Amino acid sequence: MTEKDFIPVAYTNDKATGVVSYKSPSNIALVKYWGKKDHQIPANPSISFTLDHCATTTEVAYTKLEQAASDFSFDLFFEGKSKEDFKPKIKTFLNRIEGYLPFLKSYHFIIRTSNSFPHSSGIASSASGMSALALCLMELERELNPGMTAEYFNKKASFLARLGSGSACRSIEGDIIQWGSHEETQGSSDLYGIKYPYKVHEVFKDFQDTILLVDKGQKQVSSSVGHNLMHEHPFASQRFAQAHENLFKLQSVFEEGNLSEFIKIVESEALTLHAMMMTSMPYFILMKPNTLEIINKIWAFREASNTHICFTLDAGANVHVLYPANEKDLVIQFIKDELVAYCENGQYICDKIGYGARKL
Ligand code: 2P0
Repeated sequence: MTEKDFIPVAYTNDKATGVVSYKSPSNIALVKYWGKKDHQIPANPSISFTLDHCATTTEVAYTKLEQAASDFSFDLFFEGKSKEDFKPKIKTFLNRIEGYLPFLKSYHFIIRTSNSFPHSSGIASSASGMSALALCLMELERELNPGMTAEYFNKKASFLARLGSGSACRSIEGDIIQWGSHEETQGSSDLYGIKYPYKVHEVFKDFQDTILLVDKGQKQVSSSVGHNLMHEHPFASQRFAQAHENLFKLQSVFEEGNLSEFIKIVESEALTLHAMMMTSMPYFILMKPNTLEIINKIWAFREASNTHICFTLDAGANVHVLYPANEKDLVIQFIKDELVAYCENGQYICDKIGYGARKL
């Protein structure tokens, strides 16, 4: 499919007012997206576990205007309060998607959104937030064009979410989503995420992710700046090639349930992501001392316990602790005994692999 396939032909229905609502999850990348081209095209393919508990709930109430406005008309409430400072990001998003949803200037929207995770927890809300909003707008498009297939709905929701925030295109469905053209993955696309199309071993079906909140402060460098620094990066081409290789290696890992290989790929991807930050110009470090303390503790515990605990990192200091469900009791005890001390205010979130967004 190309971008043109997402430009609608004439709508068959009219809809004056209504309310739509979606709960959309966050996701955690195993092979990381870091670097992009124009129009939110990723420099390399990525793959993620969709999460379950960490999610954004968004409600959009729409009212058709008497005539189309010259600009977007919307009010925004975050956790019940009017949120002016979020509006520019939403406006940029609406501008990017207007060509694909030509009705946007014909309505006034009241957008109410909230997150399941604590505000300023250092958990990125752009993936869950942009995917929830994209889904609500797609639901309105489905009202205008009821013949739309579920497959098209999900693809276009992912396509639109990507234009809001790259990683958001991996938050529409579950449980494992791949985004970005990859020669060895049939159906993969730079334009939207797809459900991972090959065999996945049972062990990955209920994989756990406990998120240790190491630093809840504002990051010094945003992801958009970080992505851009990959343009002149001395190791960019090697890094992009490595992501393709790691995705290919994951295919047999997923099929066989090979956890020791899974650990190697996932931890290497996390450290490579941060190595790219440390070796860009300007360079920066998002890990904190406690991030490293936790990583060392995880390695020591894995060795001593023979469990399959491992870590991954997002663009921040928090640590995602990944492990199979049958090791949950042991790992949670370890987290309480040895890792909580490194979390800000002792905070952590128990999450697990999830199965995608839900209409409310
Ligand atoms: C990922 N991250 O694959 C990578 C790994 C963070 C670390 O995608 O500029 O918010 O909105 O497309 O998706 C974070 O960047 O960036 C991200 P934009 P996004 O999940």
